[in-house]
Amino acid sequence: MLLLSILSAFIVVTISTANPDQVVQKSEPNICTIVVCGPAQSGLPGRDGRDGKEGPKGEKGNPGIELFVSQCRTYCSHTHISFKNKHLQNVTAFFCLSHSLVHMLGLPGTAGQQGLPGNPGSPGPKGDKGPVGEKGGKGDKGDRGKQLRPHLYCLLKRGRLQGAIGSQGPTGRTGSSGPKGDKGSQGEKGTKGDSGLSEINLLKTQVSILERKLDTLQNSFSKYKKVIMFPNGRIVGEKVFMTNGYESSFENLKQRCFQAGGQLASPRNSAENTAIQQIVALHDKAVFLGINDIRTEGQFQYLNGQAITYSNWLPGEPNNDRGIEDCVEVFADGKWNDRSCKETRLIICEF
Ligand code: MAN
Ligand code: CA
Repeated sequence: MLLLSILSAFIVVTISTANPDQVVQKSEPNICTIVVCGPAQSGLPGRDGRDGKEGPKGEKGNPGIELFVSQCRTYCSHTHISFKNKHLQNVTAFFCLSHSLVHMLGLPGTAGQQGLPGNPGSPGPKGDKGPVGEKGGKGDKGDRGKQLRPHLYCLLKRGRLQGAIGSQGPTGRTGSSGPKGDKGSQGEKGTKGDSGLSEINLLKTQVSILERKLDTLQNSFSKYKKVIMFPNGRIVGEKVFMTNGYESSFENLKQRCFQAGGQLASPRNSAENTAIQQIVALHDKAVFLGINDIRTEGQFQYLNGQAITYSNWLPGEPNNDRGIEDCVEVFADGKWNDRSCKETRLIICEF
């Protein structure tokens, strides 16, 4: 009985790696797809998807199956198409079985379960070396998980057709980040700084130039001082003695000098006294000093009340003639005489 059933089966096998359309064009009219009779049963689960790269590219193929089905109906009138599966689009073997053989072998199963996802990609390579002192870059993205390669498992087992291969698993997870990149290398040594010596030399040159200018100014200033002081003034150290030709009593002379910002000439040494002498000589007029004994007879003092520390009295002076002489006059020889403060004398102020 089995032998008769097998012999009665009309089997056409076409093997091709091309798509179903191509198969149709090259095949004879008796090419069929899997033809079964009776209800379908669940087949075995498909295998886990393998790691692969080529999986996502699905090929169109269903139209070709439809054509095979039509052709199969022509040559296998006692059968009918019981299933179509999109995963059969690349199927390269087609069977046209007799009714009895189908009953004997059993019914083809439904498509198996979808395969498991592919394994995660391997960790990415080590990150690039970072810039100087900076943190290394993140590692490259891991390799994409491999995809399932379609396989055909259409096997006869215990009289039943097993289910088709499971669908392709999803792409594996992205690999983990690569390790941290190495620390950047130290930057290049900076260029040598300018020599400090050149800067000092530059300063020396500038100072030398300023010194020459200062000497010129000092010489000019000394000359102009002499011109300005002649014949009314004299300079002794930091003190300047000057007359404007004004003549009056002691109190008026004192006020005039004070109003000018100075005071009546009060020589503290022979040099200053000589300067006053020269002015007196040039004007040929005696002057009053800023010295008197108005407060206490016989005790001459400066305008600030301090006792005098220097004097140049004529012999026999001060004699307080007639008991009215409390001021001091200077003659052209530089000598001093006590005289009445009400007398009129040339003014000499000191500044
Ligand atoms: C003489 C001297 C002086 C005095 C005057 C006053 O020259 O006695 O001391 O001051 O006369 O005129
Ligand atoms: Ca006198």
